[in-house]
Amino acid sequence: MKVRLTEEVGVALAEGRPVVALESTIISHGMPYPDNVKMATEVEQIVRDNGAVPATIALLDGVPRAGLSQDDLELLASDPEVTKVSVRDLPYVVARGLHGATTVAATMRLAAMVGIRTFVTGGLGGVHRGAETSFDISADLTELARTQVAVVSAGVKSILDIGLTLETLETYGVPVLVNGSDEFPAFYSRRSGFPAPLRVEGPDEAAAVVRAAWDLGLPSGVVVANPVPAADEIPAEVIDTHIEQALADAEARHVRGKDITPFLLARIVELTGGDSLETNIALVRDNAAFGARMASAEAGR
Ligand code: PSU
Ligand code: MN
Repeated sequence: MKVRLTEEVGVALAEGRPVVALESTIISHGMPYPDNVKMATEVEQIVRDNGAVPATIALLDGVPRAGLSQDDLELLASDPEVTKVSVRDLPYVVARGLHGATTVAATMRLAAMVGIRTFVTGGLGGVHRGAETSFDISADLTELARTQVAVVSAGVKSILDIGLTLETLETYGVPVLVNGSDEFPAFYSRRSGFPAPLRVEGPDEAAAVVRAAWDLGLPSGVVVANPVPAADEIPAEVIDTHIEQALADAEARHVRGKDITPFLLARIVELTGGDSLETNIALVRDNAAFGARMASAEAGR
């Protein structure tokens, strides 16, 4: 099975130029229309402006793709039939010829298949609160344990159990770098109360660690956490109230499994009157610039 590349992505990979993968669940199931397609388009441009080629990853008519057209982005952003695809869903979506938006886990896997080793997103999945009874742990973590891709994010939302997520990454042997902070970031907020496992300053230092991970032959990915810019953050005290409410609403409506993350993200946008969406977009933009520079440094450009 091949991942279909656009000509631009194929040529860049063949010439060893920097390429940055982008996920599509954030488009189809992470943000409302039309902000989602606007974000996806802008982020591709930011990657270009910072010296790399963007490769948004998804499945269209069952075909895994890296590099999408504007029409493809529009479809992913607006078609309610697009399914959320984590690794376990890949074969079904391929066999049935469906459209699928890929999570961090599935995007990592498809990126690795074509040799893309830098990937930019907003937030990672992780260990859900209450996982001791629900067993709800995102496949993003198992994929990070076994696939060599560096994932740039703004950390982990406190819809998850951040401490248990970090413990799990440690168990799996996944390096967790934090850019310019002694604390691991909590997506909307720069601070989480959990110390940064490893600290770096800027994309060049991050790239050096990532390159060393590949040189060592570590089988895992690398988490690169880039805290939301201070001007765009929502203080933890403010967002946590809304997160508690969203979690209570999910519980009351018995939302489970793959639906829980999209439900919580949408509910938090409602509860914050759109403020969380603005922060989400701002941090993805910042991550795109960081990831493109990191990929450029890794490619020696
Ligand atoms: N966290 C966010 N925004 C997101 C996601 C997570 O802050 O958009 C998406 C990502 O695509 C991530 C997926 O890979 O949700 C995790 O879903 P699950 O918890 O079902 O594995
Ligand atoms: Mn889950």
